[in-house]
Amino acid sequence: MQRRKFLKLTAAGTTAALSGLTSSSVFAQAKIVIKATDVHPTGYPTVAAVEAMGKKLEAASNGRISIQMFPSMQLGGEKEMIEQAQVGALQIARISVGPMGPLVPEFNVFNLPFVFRDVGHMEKVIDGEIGTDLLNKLTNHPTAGLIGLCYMNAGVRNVYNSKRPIKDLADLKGLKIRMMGNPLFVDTMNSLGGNGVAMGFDQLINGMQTGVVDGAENNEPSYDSGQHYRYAKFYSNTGHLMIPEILVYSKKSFEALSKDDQALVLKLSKEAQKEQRALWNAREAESRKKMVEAGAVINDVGDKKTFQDAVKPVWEKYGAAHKALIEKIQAIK
Ligand code: GTR
Repeated sequence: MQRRKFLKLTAAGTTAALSGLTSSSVFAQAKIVIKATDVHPTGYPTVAAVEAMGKKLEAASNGRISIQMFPSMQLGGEKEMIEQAQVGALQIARISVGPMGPLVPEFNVFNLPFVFRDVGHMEKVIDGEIGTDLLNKLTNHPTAGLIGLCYMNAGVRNVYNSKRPIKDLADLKGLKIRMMGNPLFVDTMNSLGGNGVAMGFDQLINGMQTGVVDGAENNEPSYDSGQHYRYAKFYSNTGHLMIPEILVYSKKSFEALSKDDQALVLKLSKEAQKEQRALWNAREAESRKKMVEAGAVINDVGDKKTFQDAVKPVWEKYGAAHKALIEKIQAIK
């Protein structure tokens, strides 16, 4: 892909030399194909929002800039996506804030179990000053190699497994639950009484099929679109995590864009954030319906407070360094 782009540019440069144009004016006109990727399939709210952003980019640039979407983990799991964006092998990766914690520790505050009171609270935080500050922290990180473009909604994460409904903490005992690749999440599951197993999203179905894990935890649209109900039919509303998604742009590729193109990408990504939210809300309702039709057994937990109390050690371990930020988040009404 990179090679093809190089050959195209070289051909354009040669034509420019022959026609007496300066190569810089031709390079300024060169087509830019932004490679974007997502673990989710076509039709998923995050994928649809980035595709819509691509259409707008094309319209605003008279077809000069476009987005080529690689959905469904075509370019690997989230870890691989981040690595490829870092070296400029792809430009936009739509990832969860989950795996960003080890890179930008402040993001782990969003990853703390039960940190947001409800979805409205989370939206106010990501839409406001705190959200912007954290995106800037990522962008200004000396070695992360990524630009933080915007956030997206990802609902609430609930535990699902093949053995039994989780009503109380005791029900998690002995269950191997896949968690995202960030030690905070393994600690969260362990503190709730289960056995947290760090594993890529791309390994999960295989993990459930072979019994390496008994289940996982995720929002309804991920459970539904990945057909995880086929392997883990008990879906329990533990609501332990509410982690926003994030769109990142390869810093290497971003710096190669003109200032105007950078501004356009930034502006349209903010619009994508809004569009995704509307798509998300509709999709969540749809997925809940589809899960029931597919035979998932859904239940609420007994006493949520016991779950919240159990994760206190996680707050102490990962939150202690970010007291001021946590207080700022809690103060948002
Ligand atoms: C989904 C999220 C993905 C990925 C996945 C996971 O909700 O959209 O970006 O983080 O969860 O559990 O790995």
